Amino acid sequence: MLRCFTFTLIVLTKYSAFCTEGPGLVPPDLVVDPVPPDLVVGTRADDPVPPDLVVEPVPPDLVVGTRADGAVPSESAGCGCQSLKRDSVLDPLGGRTSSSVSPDVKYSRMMNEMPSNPRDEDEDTTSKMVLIPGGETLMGTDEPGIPPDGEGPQRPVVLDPFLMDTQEVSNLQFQAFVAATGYVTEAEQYGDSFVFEGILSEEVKSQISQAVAAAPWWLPVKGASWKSPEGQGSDVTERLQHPVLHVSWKDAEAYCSWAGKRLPHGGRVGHALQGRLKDRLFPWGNKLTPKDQHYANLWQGDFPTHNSAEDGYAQTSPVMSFPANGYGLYDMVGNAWEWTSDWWTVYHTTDRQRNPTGPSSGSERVKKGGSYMCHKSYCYRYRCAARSQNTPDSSASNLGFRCAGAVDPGVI
Ligand SMILES: [Ca+2]
Ligand SMILES: [Ca+2]
Repeated sequence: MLRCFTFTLIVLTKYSAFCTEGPGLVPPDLVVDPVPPDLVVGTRADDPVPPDLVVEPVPPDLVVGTRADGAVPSESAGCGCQSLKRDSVLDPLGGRTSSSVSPDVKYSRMMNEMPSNPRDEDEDTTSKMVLIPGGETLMGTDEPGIPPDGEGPQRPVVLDPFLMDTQEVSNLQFQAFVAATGYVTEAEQYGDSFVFEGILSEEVKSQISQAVAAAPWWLPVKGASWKSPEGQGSDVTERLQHPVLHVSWKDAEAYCSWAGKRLPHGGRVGHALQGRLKDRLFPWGNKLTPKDQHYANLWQGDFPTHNSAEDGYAQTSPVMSFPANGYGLYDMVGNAWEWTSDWWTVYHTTDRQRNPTGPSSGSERVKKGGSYMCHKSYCYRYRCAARSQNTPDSSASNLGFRCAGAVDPGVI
């Protein structure tokens, strides 16, 4: 209780500071207490956390724990979704439209201030945020589950406090953004997007003659987009609370800019998803299903042919359907993969860095957290240290995002 009270004071103090720093910041009613009472670290009887592994708002040291579940199958090479590069599958389409105006400007809050802006009428159109404490922490792991992904080495970083959306951006929220701005996603411009064949009807599959060579369960589906996730004839009417999918990196940046936020850097996602724990496999500890309870929407069964949906969902779940981590963040692993702002590299310095932002350039962007398609036998990427990548124009039926925000403008 003392920790919660102290932290609440920190939230209020920090917020009081940043809310005076001008436009483009996060409205005060969107910042919430970061730790739900039933999720305070140390109260989970099924996965008790040793006191020396609990990370205080400002970690006092870099002591790391010992993992209890380090076994990794050698075949956990990939679900194939990192292979979803448009030009590797499809011939280039004519008439691609690419705005010369930066989405940061074109879809900024200032550019879209209008009386009918639905965000003024419905606060659900953008997520609440929590303050993630800064301090000295560790990034990556020395026990990589998938070494080629550049999960290691473990390295010290110092982070300033930042804000993070509690949830993945939902279809409802993205719909409000589109209604307010007229934004057209890249998938809509290209005319297609990648869909996992397991969720397509036989009728739709019969019309497709191409697949991703390295991962043939991924099919390019004409008309697939955020509002038609399985192509023509599908819609999100019954899935408004599910994470938005089929959004490219630029689409995600455009939404975040509109909401007065931005995509988070990979290092901050890695810090936030640990939820006050330290060097654990998952945001909730080292056991995947403590007391046989599911803490994330993943794949149970045999990938890609049999999904038992033991966790209750064969596809995406409504956001916040599974327990939050110790910071009050939902679905940080599982449900939808989430874009980060970092360019991809598998080479990292072990020098201590402050607020690392990744490489200054690249050809692919980092994504974190895994999705409802992840299974240990094939895509063991729902671990805290796991990461993967896609080209920025990629979009797929398991890839979404959430936004971050700055406590101190210019830091994030
Ligand atoms: Ca599932
Ligand atoms: Ca997620």
